[in-house]
Amino acid sequence: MSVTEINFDGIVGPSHNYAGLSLGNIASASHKGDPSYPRAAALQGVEKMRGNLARLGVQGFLLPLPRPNDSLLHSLAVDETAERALLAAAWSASSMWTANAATVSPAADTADGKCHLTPANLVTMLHRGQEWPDTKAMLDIAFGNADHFTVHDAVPPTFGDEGAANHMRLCEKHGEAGVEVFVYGKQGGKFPARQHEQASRAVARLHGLDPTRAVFIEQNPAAMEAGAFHNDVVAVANETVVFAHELAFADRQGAYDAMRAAFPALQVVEVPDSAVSLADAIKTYLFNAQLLTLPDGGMALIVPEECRESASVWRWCEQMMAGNGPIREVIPVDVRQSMANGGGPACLRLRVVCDPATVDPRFLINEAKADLIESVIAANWPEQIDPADLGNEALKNSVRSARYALLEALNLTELG
Ligand code: SUG
Repeated sequence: MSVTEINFDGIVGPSHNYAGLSLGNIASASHKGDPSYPRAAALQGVEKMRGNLARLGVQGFLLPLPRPNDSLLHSLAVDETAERALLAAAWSASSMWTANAATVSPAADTADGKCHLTPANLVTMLHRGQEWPDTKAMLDIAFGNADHFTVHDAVPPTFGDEGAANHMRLCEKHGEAGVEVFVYGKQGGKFPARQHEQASRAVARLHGLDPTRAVFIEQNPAAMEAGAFHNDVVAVANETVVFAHELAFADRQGAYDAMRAAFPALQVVEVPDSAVSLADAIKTYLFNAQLLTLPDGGMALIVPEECRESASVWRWCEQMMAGNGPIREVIPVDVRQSMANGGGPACLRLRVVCDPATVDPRFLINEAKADLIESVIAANWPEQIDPADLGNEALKNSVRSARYALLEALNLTELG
């Protein structure tokens, strides 16, 4: 196979729980304290991967990070008297949302002809800010072929970077040179702006992007206030298409003009607020979809099941499929366990455009490996976690041994 887009889905970790840690993420806040089902969550994720493997012929994954994170607990001096949120941060399985693992610039876009990856510092949220050193260690292995990849360190705080969730790439074909679009938020609203403009600009420079082919766009403060804590909650791009809510960008027309100036072939598929309100878009995660180019050249939108349950959203999807726009199919998938923490199908994957032969094959999946991963999850992942269980010694041991069983099965114990 030659250069193609590979989706690397995060396998949901055995400590998956609902701790309400993400201010500005409405799903996370509204499910705080609910029991979680890590086994079901992880199996939902594998099922999504199987679907895309069948559609695209290639699929990758990234592993859960080690939790609970003892070094975070030590550095915060967390004991039984500490706030539960501090304890919960060290137990978070949030690395499942690999759209926040890194920003990726394919080789065709960069000055040195290598694919560049910068792990996101995720500095705005404590539970996410602990991820990047372990994420980098994993990326260093998966993309360790230095002839083809460069993995950077995260950009330094105080510039907040949330990775590919605020990054869109426009191109004629994945393997061809593209235009990269960075969407940032401005502080001062009700919720923190997690992606800072200076972080986006630093990533573009680190990756050696041509300044005429990098576009910087402000997110709409109204969208952030409505719960779009990342741009991928209100917009997604694939090849020539940007699929966005009318209220995604601060200066709607200016945003499309800037993209079109750098990439004249742009096709915008925009959903008007009158057809799907911002609130419904955020509740159903219509835009937190995987927009895929299928082998026959048509595009399919992989959306959460929640979209089919919303009259306005599903009506719009049906109308779109009946028309003759570039998105020909809408395919619902069940990722409810992740959705309840604000993570839809797009949050769960990191897109890397490269030749699969240049990736460490241990991070690529086929049907037999999907069977193996499923059997490890079924045998080892806790069935249920109540937030009050966090901190429990027996749970800690079972979470750790579950992850280690997966590393052993995949021959990746160096990440232990
Ligand atoms: O960072 N939720 C994640 C969801 C990330 C979604 N990713 C993208 N949009 N690409 C977050 O807010 C909730 C954890 C908790 O509350 O227990 C959480 O971290």
